[in-house]
Amino acid sequence: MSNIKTVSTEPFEGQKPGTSGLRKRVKVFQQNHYTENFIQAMLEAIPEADGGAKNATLVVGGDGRYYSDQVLQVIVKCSLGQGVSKLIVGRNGIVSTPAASNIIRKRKATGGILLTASHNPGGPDNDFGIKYNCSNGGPAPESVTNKIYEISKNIKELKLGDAPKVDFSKLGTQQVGNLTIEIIDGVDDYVELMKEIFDFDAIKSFFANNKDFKMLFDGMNGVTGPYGHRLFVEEFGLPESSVMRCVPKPDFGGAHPDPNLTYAHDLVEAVEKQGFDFGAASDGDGDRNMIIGKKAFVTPSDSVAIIAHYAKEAIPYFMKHGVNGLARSMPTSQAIDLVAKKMGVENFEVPTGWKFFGNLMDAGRCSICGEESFGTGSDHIREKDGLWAVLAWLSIIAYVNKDKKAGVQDILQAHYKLYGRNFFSRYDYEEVDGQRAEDMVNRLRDQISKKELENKTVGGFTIAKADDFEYLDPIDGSVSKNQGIRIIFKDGSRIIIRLSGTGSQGATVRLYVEKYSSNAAEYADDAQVGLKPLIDVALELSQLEKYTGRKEPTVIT
Ligand code: VG1
Ligand code: CO
Repeated sequence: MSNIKTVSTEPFEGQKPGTSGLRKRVKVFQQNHYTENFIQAMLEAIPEADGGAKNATLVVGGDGRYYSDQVLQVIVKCSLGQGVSKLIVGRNGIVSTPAASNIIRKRKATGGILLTASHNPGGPDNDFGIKYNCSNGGPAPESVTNKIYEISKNIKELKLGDAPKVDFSKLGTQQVGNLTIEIIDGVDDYVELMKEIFDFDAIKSFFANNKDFKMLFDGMNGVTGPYGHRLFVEEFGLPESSVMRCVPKPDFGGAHPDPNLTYAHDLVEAVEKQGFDFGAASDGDGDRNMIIGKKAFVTPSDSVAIIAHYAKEAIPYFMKHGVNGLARSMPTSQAIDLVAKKMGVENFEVPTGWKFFGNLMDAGRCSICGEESFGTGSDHIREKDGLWAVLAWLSIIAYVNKDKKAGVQDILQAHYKLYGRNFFSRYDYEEVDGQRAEDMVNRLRDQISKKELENKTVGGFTIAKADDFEYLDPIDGSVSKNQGIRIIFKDGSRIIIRLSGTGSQGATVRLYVEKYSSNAAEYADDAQVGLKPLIDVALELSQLEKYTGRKEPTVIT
């Protein structure tokens, strides 16, 4: 038995999980009792346990970012206080988000705690994050995150177990009072799962038969380094020069571990200058991916559509289980809708955030889904999965190359030829004034409710429909309102404006534009050039510059 101390505490403002967990500056988490308050609220809100976290088995993982070591000790103390029976923890707390989702499912755990702020930078002056996942392995739905927030607003007492410092670097099982702590290697189970999904031999023989085909994987100093090294170097036998930045670092080596053309510039440059045929990167916690090729960038919206198109031919998992429905987040381009239509399967449009796919997958109605924000995945787990997407692409390349030599750009062009091309781009305006950003969105909401936008023509585009996206979950009937301003034009083009729910400072405005073309002469065009007129319309309608003072976005993807 270990002693449980009751300590009085005061609620902190703003412990409201956003799109994906609670993300704040490390300094905020370092305030006395801030982390304890949130973890206790989270444990008390667990839906599946026998009253709070009593007798729960929880998987604990994360990207190993700065401050994780301290928070692991807090989790032990709070778990003792709440009567958790077992913690299954990755060595040094390191387990990627998708790997943790798999372990929760495989070990039939009550849920999981993930210590990560995903693609947000780490280090003493940057971000930390905590996320709860349920027994299905997926991010807690809004009903649970709202409960956590409610508990956090009224918390008065902490129950903390009096435990010695636990050493998380040694594999094996140890007992701390009534709590069992099992420390595991976070990579093994994941690699085993990937072997069940993909045909490793087919990928290996592709590399063996195409010795001139070179790939480069960038772990961005995040959690996927050890996974990438295991897969590409140890399993596929590729040279060490096939991977870069594969040692996880608490501050990501100062990098912003977000795989896009701006922040993964080192990879983009290496692929260009050293003539790689295939390049891929993953984010801090391993759930995002970026795919590039020789003179080719695959937008995440195209990527998920292409994976869905080839799934049943190139990936054993889908040969066996079939493809029972597709889904995308609302701002993601409609390229995948066209694939669903051709395949004759259901297709869903959900709000931003992976938690909205979970119910559809649990109900067997969604096999493959994706978000424009470099998130791609399937129902093998309940998180998006960066390395899964990379392996899916390698499987497609191996499959297509059985007939003729084809690189990433050839695969893109073949897809456009069949379906047409959905040009897509996102502009991010980071750290703008929160109130002004709200005002900008509220003005649009007001215009929508007064029906002022419909039939209006701006810059040659006539608005067919404008709304603030609302989602009715077809499985549990829950409704999520205010998920983004959506302006749809008569030619099918779309503009979407929403505020980010993952930032930790000020507000981030996201502006998404999409334009469809079935004119083959345009398929090889630069997306930014073709989308410029639509961007101008979006800027005019939103009055973004007037509200935020920004002339240029922080990041374009
Ligand atoms: C962003 C993306 C969203 C993604 C979320 C979490 O949210 O737009 O698509 O699901 O990040 O990704 P927001 O609210 O900032 O737009 V990650 O890799 O944190 O887990
Ligand atoms: Co992530």
